[in-house]
Amino acid sequence: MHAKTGYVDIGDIKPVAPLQQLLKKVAEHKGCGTSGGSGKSSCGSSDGPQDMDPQVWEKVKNHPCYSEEAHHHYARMHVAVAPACNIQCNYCNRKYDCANESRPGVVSEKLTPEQAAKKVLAVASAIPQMTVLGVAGPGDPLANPAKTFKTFELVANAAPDIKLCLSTNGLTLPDHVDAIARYNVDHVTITVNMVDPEVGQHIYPWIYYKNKRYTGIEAARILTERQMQGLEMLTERKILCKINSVMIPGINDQHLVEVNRAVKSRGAFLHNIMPLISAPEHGTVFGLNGQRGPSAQELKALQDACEGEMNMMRHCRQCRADAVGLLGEDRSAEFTNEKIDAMPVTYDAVSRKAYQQAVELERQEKVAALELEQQQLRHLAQVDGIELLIAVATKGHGKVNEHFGHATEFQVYEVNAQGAKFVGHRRVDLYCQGGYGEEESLSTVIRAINDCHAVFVAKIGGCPRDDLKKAGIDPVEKYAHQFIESSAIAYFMEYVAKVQAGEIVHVLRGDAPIRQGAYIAAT
Ligand code: CLF
Ligand code: SF4
Repeated sequence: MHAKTGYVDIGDIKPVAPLQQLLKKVAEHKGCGTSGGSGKSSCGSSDGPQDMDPQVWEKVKNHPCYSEEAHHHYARMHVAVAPACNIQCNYCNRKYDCANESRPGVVSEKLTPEQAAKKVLAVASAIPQMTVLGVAGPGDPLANPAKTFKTFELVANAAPDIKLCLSTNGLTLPDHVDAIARYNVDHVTITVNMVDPEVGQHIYPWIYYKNKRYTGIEAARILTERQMQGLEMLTERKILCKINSVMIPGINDQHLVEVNRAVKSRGAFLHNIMPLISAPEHGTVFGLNGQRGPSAQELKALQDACEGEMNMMRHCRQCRADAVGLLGEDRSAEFTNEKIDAMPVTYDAVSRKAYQQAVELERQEKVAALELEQQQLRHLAQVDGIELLIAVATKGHGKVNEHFGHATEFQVYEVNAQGAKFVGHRRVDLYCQGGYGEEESLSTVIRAINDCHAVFVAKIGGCPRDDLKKAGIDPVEKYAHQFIESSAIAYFMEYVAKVQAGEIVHVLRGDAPIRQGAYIAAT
């Protein structure tokens, strides 16, 4: 079944504040000399072992959210053991998954810790590259501490090779830091949308704290104090912290630069700025009052602006609270309680390890292929600031290995004379099986990757190929089943050669909308 997709019309996107203002803040921000954190200035989510402390690398190397590179190879799963929440966010409707960690959609089944542990073993047996268990809702894991920690305890005993992860709004975080450390939860995400209560009052109508309900500025002040205190306590204990922030144009978009500075100075490892998703059908305050989300260019500009200060995550898929699989795919329907009861569950740690070793060999191959292309790139003559965005149809392994018509998302790479890097993804309707007819699906795909110069696919039919070309997007099949980054660099070098030979003219592409509708993969 397909949910109807809503897009912000490009023509309707008005800048909510002059770009100069944002850039000014960024310039001030970059000169602030903050301390703490990794102290690195690259897009750390794609870093490798040479870029970080070996102990940190051990923690992130097969965590699909903490390492962009790992997310092509390793999967995560969430178990929905935490239904209650202690705050209200204007982008959340409790009928839906936790919007700070999930794309909107109801959780199919809430689980007891025992059911959750059984599900983890079933998934680990079927998906050997599943390396991380996260508790991310549908409410707040730390508003349900007994269920959350019982789940972690059961899983740690039965499957000690699985990393434990949780995501929280942070209100009760300081009270649970000792338990988080005791249960070896090595990765904690805190959703921080503001560090200024004046801003926070427009995002949080109320919180429930120490048996009392608070509203307005006071609620936001308590929340931000507790979040910052919890972050400091975690980083003192060397627990890796990721910060999720929802970018809400006109409310906290410019302010997120200050949030970035605040969390960086307290030692956060990674900052994940996500677009607000607010369609009216979600029934949220923002959905109903017409608050729009950012466009692709607005989101990227803010992420780029913050990147100089700390590691930025750009591959978040705003997962469901019961998501299973690689980021960007959802296999949760294969693991319902009913199906798990009928499954032979044999947790085989040896086979899992062997599979993961094979994955590591493939990662090394990918690095070698990239290094070859990078060497060629270094020999490239002056390229006059040419920069391309390339959309890629992939189903994992870091390769161009998906048919255009089967893609439910495209990964987007930026490539220039410095190399290729992952900068985002775009969810789309399946072209081949679109519930609204193929033509409508095709136009939504083209709109979603409107800012890209090319789309790499394993295969594509004649009709979409022609329409893409008409839209100025080059459909490219020649890198089928090859590694993405090295292919992107090879394409870039050919492109530059054609520009220099006068065969083509380099044009700047426009903006693209970010999908607002609930996403449900076709079944
Ligand atoms: Fe889950 Fe979150 Fe852990 Fe990842 S998700 S609790 S850190 S295992 Fe990942 Fe999903 Fe984005 Fe979350 S892509 S929503 S960042
Ligand atoms: Fe919803 Fe999560 Fe916010 Fe709670 S913290 S209101 S579950 S988005």
